[in-house]
Amino acid sequence: MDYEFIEKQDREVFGALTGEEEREAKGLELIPSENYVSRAVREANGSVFTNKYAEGYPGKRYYGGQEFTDMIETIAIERAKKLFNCEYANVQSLSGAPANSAMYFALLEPGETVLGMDLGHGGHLTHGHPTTSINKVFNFVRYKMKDVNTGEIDYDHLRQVALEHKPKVILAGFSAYSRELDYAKFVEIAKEVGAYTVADMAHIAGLIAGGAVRNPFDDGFDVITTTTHKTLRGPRGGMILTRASEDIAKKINKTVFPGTQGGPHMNIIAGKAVAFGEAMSPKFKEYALQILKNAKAMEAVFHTAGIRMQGGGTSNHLILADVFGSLGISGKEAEVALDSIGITLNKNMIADEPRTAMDPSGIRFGTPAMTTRGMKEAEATKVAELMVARLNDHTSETKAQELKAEVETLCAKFPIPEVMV
Ligand code: DSN
Repeated sequence: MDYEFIEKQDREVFGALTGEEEREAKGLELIPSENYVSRAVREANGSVFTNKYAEGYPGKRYYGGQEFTDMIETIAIERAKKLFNCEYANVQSLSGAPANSAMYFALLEPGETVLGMDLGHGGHLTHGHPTTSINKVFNFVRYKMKDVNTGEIDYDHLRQVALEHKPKVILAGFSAYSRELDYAKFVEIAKEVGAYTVADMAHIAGLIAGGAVRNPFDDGFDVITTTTHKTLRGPRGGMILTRASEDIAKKINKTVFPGTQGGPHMNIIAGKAVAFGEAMSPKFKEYALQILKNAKAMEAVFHTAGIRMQGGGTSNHLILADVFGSLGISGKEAEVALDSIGITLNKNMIADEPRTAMDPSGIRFGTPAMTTRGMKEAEATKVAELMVARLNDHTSETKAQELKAEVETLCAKFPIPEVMV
C-alpha cells in the first residue's frame, strides 16, 4: 500500500509504517491470533467513516447526519447474522475484551458466577483472571482438561463445579487450546443448572464462518462473543451475537452502548462489513479448511521430531508445543531463536506450567496468516521443518543466517495478497 500523504507530511510515522510493511512481507507470521486483511478492508478502515460520531444504533442515534452510518452498520449486522446463523448481532464492540465485559454485564448481576476455562488450560484473561478488573465484579470458577495429552475437557468435573456453584454463565472458548469442544455437553450441563451458554470464539470465528469447525449455535448456545481480526480476517474489533431472545439482544445492545462504550468506530464497522462479505465467499470456505490442513501438516513434523504438543496435536488452527519439556529450551528462548530466522510466534504457558508466565515452557503457533499467503501442506511442512531445525540448534549464528534465507525465499514466493475474494 502506498502512504503518499504520510510520506510527504510525517517522515517519522512513514518510517514506522514502511518498516512494518517490510517486516510483514519478509517474515513468516505464525502468531495464531494474527492475520493479513485485504486491501478492501484496509480502505474501509482508513475511510471517511472515521470522521463520524454515531452513538446509538441504526435508526436511533443521538446525533444527526446518520444516513450512511446507518447503512453501513446495517450491512455489517445483516452479514454477521447470515454468516453465523443467528438472529441478533451487535457489531460495535471495540475488541474482544470489551465484548466480553458487555456480555457479562448483560447476562449477570455483580457478584454472580461465571464458569470458564482455566487460563493455564487454554482459557483467556477476560474469562476472569485474577489480574483483570472484571474479576472484581463477578465470581469466576474454572474447569480444566481431563487429560493434557488428548485435550479432552473434564466434563464430569465441569458438571460438578456447575452443580456446586450454580453459575449464571457457562463459558466455552479459549486462546490456547487446540481441540474442538463438545458444545452439546456444555448446553446439557447449562440446562441442568439454569445457566446461559456463551462461546468466546475469537480464535476460531473464521473457521466457524467457513464451516471448517462446528458452530456453537448449532448445538444450542445462547451467545457468541468474538474478535473480528483473527481467523475471520477482518479489522481489529469485536462483536456479540445471540440467538437467545430479543430481550437478551436488547440487554447486550444496552451494555455495549451506553453501558461500557461511547461512540462506535464506524470506520472499523465498515471494515467489518467488507470482511464479512469476503467471509461469505466460496473462497473463504477453502481458506478455512486449508488452515486446518496446514496445521495438521505442521503437527506431523513436530510429532516426528518428538516434540510434545499439548492436547496431543491439533484439530484447529493452532499448536501449543512444550519445547522446554521436549528439548530443554524455554518458550522465551525458542521465541527469540525463531524470531532470529524471521518466524514470529509467541511463548506460552502450558497446562500446570512449572515455569513462569514470562519464561514459560511452551510456544504457541498457528496457520491463519501463512494460509492467507496461499501456502499449502507442502509449505506448512517446510516451515515446521525450518522451526525444528532452529529449535535443535538455537544458538548458532551461521545456522540462523542459513535458515533466515530459506524463510525469506519462501515468503518471496508467497507475497501477502491484496485481494481475498
Ligand atoms: N491476544 C489474543 C491472542 O493472542 O490469543 C487474545 O487476546
